[in-house]
Amino acid sequence: MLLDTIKGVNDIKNIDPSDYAELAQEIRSFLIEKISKTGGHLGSNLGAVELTMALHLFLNLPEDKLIWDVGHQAYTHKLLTGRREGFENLRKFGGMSGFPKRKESDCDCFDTGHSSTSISAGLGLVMARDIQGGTNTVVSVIGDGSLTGGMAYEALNNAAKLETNFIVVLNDNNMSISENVGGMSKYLNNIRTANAYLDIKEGVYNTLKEIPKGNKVVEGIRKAKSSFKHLVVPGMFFEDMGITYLGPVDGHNIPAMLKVFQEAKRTRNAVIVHVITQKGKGYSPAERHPARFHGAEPFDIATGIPAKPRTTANYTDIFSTVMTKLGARDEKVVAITAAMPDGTGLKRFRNMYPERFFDVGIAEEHAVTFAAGLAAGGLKPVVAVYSSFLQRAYDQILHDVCIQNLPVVFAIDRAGLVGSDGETHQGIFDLSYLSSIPNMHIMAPKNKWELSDMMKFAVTFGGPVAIRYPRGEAYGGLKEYRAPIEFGKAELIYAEGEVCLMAAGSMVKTAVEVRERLKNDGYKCSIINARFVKPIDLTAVRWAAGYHKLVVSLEENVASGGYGEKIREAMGQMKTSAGFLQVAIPDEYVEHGNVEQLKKEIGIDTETITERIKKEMENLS
Ligand SMILES: Cc1ncc(C[n+]2csc(CCOP(=O)(O)OP(=O)(O)O)c2C)c(N)n1
Repeated sequence: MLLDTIKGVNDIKNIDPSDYAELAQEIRSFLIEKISKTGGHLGSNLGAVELTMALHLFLNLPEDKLIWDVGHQAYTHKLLTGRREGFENLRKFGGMSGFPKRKESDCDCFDTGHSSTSISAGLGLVMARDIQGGTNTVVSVIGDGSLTGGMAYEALNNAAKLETNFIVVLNDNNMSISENVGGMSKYLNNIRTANAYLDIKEGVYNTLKEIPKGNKVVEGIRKAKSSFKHLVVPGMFFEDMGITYLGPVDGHNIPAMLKVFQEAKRTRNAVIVHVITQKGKGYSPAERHPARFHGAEPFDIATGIPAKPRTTANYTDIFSTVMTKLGARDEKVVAITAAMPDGTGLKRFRNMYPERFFDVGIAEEHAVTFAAGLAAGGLKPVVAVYSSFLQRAYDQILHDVCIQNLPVVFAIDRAGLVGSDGETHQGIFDLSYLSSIPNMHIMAPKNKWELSDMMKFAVTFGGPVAIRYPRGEAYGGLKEYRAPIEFGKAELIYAEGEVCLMAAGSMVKTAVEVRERLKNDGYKCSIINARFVKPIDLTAVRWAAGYHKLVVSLEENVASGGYGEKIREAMGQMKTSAGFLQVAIPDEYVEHGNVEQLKKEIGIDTETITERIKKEMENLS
């Protein structure tokens, strides 16, 4: 096996060029085999095998710097930098991350996970190089999907004035997670179809360069603002900004890419190399279903079917269903996603009400201000978004939605621990970052029926509302507790005395389990379902503090700025002798791993919570 000879960085340079195709084949088989067991980002990685090989042949890592946008496509990079063993425990607790990590390898020069950051980071590395007199090459690799994110353009705008080399590789597979959207996607598609790898620009330039004074003509064409230039120069958009455009080049043809990379290295400015790849290449289920194999659960290699088919509904399914109902009931309800129609469950709404559905690309900031505009125009927008991705729209929530008190509903999926994607994706800050914004109201459902009820409440509320719910199976317990949602009111589930568990959202299920254990150990235990994290229900806090020895807050959010802090503060202002215990995620980043295991590690699992409560009760008596 050729792959066996690759034990560390730059070993690929010992491979004979005639063996590149075979090595690519071996890498693909390896990735399919491993990801079929661990799960992971298959499609993007299969598409980037030759591109990564070419970059490793071209660059001299770790001196040169290679930044992967999002970072989900860096598996071949990990393989070529001596991390083959890591794939046994890919994305598992204590195992190798599914994203680039500086602490994992000196060949990972910048941590990523969220999209559209690579050009900014690369530009920073370029300036750091120049200021310190370095000579290394810096390459940022960004996908066409990630090029829909505004930050990429802010970076390009900044990079356009460069008078030093900076290479941006645009890995264009014509897909985001789902179909890519918008004007840039259309523009790239035009280049792709017009050229079909037949690099007209290069051909014309090369011919011109061979004739006397041809170089001057080439310069003239570069500077010309004429339709002739449009004819010979694809990528005019970039060229007009001052960024050299090279390509398109076949991203599965290593010699062709190497040639263009060498040309790119000669420029004394920012240069975009447009590389065309196919998502899922070499594995037909992934080629046929790119969205499904973007982030795959373990699957059967022969059929591509998930190893453990899902049998229970998750919160995304519940949201998906309620959105179709809300859409039918009220024509003013519109839905917005930032490139996640599948992940957020909005696909069904899109199919039923295409004119009221908006996929804005990977552009969370724009999605929020766009929703504010829709609301100002009289509609009822629902922004469906993952908790960690909404982080980047903080100012838009504050400045565009909440100051104007506009009726925008935020359906925040993946709130809480998400598991194997790790620290960049954990949705553990939303209660904190939303709580500090005046006019924002925050709810969290205890079970699947409550998510439905909260969504119905939210679209008629008339101001900004966020509903946060976790990844995974929707809790089907406590079905009989379905009192109507009242603004700012918590729900009393069990009233017994001694210990009072005040739980937000997903932690109500945990509270039920903790109560069982406490009761077995002879304690009386009440449970309050918070429903509202902002505003908190002060009457409920007063009751909890007045009739119990110990009040315990439970939330799947960091301690700082979350639900528990509010309870603590409220209790501090009441005359009460009751003790208080805050169960929350410590103020730290939480790594990748199975959610149950992570909960244990950070002490918010049923067993640890029960023990902590018992200890606290002993201290109080
Ligand atoms: C800010 C942000 N929003 C959403 C995502 C989820 N996400 C991960 S990859 C991806 C699509 C990226 O498409 P592209 O850059 O073309 O890469 P490809 O997977 O096609 O190789 C999305 C939307 C993210 N990582 N970051």
